Amino acid sequence: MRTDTGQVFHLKNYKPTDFVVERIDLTFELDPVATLVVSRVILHRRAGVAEDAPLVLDGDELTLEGLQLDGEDLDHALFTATPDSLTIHGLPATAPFEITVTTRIAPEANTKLSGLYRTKGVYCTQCEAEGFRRITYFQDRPDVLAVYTVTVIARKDEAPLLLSNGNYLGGGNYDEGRHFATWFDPHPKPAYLFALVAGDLGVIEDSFTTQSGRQVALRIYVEHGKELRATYAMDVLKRSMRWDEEVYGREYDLDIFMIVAVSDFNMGAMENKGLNVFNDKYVLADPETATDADYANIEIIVAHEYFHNWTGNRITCRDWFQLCLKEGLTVYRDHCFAADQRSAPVKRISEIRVLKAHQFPEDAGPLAHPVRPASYREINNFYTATVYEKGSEVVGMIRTILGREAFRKGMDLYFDRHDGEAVTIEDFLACFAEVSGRDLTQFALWYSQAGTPSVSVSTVWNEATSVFSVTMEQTLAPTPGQSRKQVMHLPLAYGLILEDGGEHVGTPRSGEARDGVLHLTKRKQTFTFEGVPSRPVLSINRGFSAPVTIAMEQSAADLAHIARHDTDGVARWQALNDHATLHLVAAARFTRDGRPAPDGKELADILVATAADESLEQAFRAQALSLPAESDIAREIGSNIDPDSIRSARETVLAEVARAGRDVFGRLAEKMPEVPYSPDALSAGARALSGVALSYVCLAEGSPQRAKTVFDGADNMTVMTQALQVLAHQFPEAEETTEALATFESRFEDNPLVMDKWFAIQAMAPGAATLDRVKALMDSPHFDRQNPNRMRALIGSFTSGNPTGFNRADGAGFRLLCEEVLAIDQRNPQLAARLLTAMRSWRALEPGRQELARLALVAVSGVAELSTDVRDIVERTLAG
Ligand code: 0A1
Ligand code: ZN
Repeated sequence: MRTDTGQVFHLKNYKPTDFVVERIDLTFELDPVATLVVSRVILHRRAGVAEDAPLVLDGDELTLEGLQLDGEDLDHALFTATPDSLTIHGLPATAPFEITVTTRIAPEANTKLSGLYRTKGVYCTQCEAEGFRRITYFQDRPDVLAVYTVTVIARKDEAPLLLSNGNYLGGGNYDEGRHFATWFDPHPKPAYLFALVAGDLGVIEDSFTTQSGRQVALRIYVEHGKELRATYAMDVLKRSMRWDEEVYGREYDLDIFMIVAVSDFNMGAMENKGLNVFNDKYVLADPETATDADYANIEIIVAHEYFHNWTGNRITCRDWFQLCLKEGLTVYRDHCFAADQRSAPVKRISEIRVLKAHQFPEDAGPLAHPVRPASYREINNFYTATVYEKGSEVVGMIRTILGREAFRKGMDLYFDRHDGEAVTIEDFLACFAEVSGRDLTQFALWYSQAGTPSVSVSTVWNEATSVFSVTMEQTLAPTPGQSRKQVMHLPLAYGLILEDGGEHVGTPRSGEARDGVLHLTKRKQTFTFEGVPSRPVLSINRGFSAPVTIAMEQSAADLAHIARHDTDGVARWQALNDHATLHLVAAARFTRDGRPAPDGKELADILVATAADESLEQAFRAQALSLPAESDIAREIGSNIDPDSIRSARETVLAEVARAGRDVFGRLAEKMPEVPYSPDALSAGARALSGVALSYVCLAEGSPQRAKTVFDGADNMTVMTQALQVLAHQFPEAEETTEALATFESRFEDNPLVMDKWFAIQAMAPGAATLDRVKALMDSPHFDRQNPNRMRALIGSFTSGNPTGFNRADGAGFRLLCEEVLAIDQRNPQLAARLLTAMRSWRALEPGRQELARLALVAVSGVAELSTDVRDIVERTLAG
């Protein structure tokens, strides 16, 4: 294993390379244990670089087999090769030259799933962020753009299919049953977008005609026999291609676009030019094996990777500090796409939930970092909710500030000006500043300051003068490495809802406001509204226009008023959710202090009324009925957290709601959408509502019977898993549950992706007893520590989706996670490090649990041979 060097990389130290790559020709002779890689690179010395400056190439666990300069073997005195670098001296001062680097690698032994590896007999690559250097010595950084020609040679029986980026140039047969294929990608690209896939796979084919009339072949490769399960992904791909033309004027730019699904993959998917590689979880779907959530994820991820073709590939990042340049922007684009395909408010509600559940805790804990970090030790640890989700929110705020038209103009300018370049956030922002004439200097702090801003809001209503004033003050808590923060620009969408439910129109006399948005740009500011006819209720941060927390004393009655009358659907949900959160936090505090929980009748009534309100979308009602999770309540409480009292308070509230709405829920639970199954948003919304209703009605009835009946009769995976979850979480000891789990297992044991659901549902069953269940499941023949999806399904679901199990008072949950992290660190450090981030909120726990968590972390950090990935996470987690 590459041992940690302790090296830290800093944004401020950026320097262009000394040598410029012009083109690269790669030849692969594939073999599971000894693949030969020959890389011929044409380079020249950059103007102004010293004549004796050597060429330094990156490597990672490589051995050099040969090195030539312009076709001649290079004198050993002129180069030094180590596993992680190749340094060459004596290169021409001005003329271009060609170096030929030969390496030999072992794909089968590559368990890190970075570089060239084999999964189920298929060769595949993963080069982002720094995997290319595990294939050959190269200047492996995103600002080195080159035109690639790739020849892949393999035994025909082992790999009838030979793929790489770009367009197919040709191929043919060799001796001894071998064959070859050559691919040429005319678009200059960084090495992280290189891809190669070779193996024996099935395919579905389609085609797309671009807006300018070009034909593009579309292919999705999957394991033989699974072809039909890729049809939904193909449909999404075509919709994405059309959408990017219609909404951004972006056309696809090669003759072919390919997706390959593999079952061992560290992340969701990868946007390699013309040859996306996907975790098969995000390609394969049919009603019997995939849930509505799976379909929705496939829609988002296929679109996301496709959209990268322009935001990421045609215009890429100058360095890895700029990761949000491609990720935040592309997430923003996939959000807009999904909003256009489905119900926009419901989509936005789920984005807000994800942001609060994953990004807010990151910002509030030891791993907090700016959307554009200023330094890193291991870049793989920065594919985070902050870079992706908060990065997307920042782009959304640019659009809010500029308005739709100017935003589109800014994007057009960005595409025009920077096509084919590797650029920075400053370049991106300059385009918007230029088209709008706005100074975005203060706004740019969103990229450099970590932490979630908090805004305290107070309002005064003067009935005599009809003046309503809103005073807001922003604060931003210190985060690791940033003790003092500057005042930010927070665009807060608002509405003043009058007594009769109507909205007061009119902008404030003081304070900057445009198009329904208050711009808080000072530490403290008052916005004064005149001529307000009745006491208004302030609806602030509508649609979550800024990713901040709002501290405002608002009565339950006012929140209910917003929930009833706000013209914005997202704001109505926000008010309901705030109401529920207030109540749950109070209930958790009371429970903890041994006091009886506060009366939840008001909340129960409003939730039941929402459930029964047929004028509302079903998906919206389902969202409204899904109470804040235990982890949401913990986040609101913030410190000295006792997960058990949170759980028991929440269960009391759930039971109150269930009792109050028993009849309504009973009716809704039986109302399934029409057969046959369709994954569209409307039917999915109907299933979501009947699913949440089922969970309430079972709670009210105190019997697993109804859930078991639904389980037995389910004809699709969504309904089946809803029922299984009710059984396993509400009635863990019931015979019905044991029977359903066994039925599920025997029916789906040959489908690992479905078995992941079986693992996850069991791992998330609340309570201390689940830990032993998780341990037992690790011995299940269906479990495989080597497979990232399986590890995430069992260990990841337990640590992130089971607060009372994972944070068990005796610390056994922490120890289990830390042992598993150490067990896989050598094989797959990226996965190990990612799993370990589940410890990030340990300091918010009550002192006893905190100490046990600390001891578990200290035990990890005491291990001498840690990967850089895990070393980085464990040290930051302990330090922050
Ligand atoms: N760029 C991909 C994410 C990704 C990052 C790293 C990977 O390997 C370690 C793989 C994929 C995306 O945003 O989808
Ligand atoms: Zn991405």
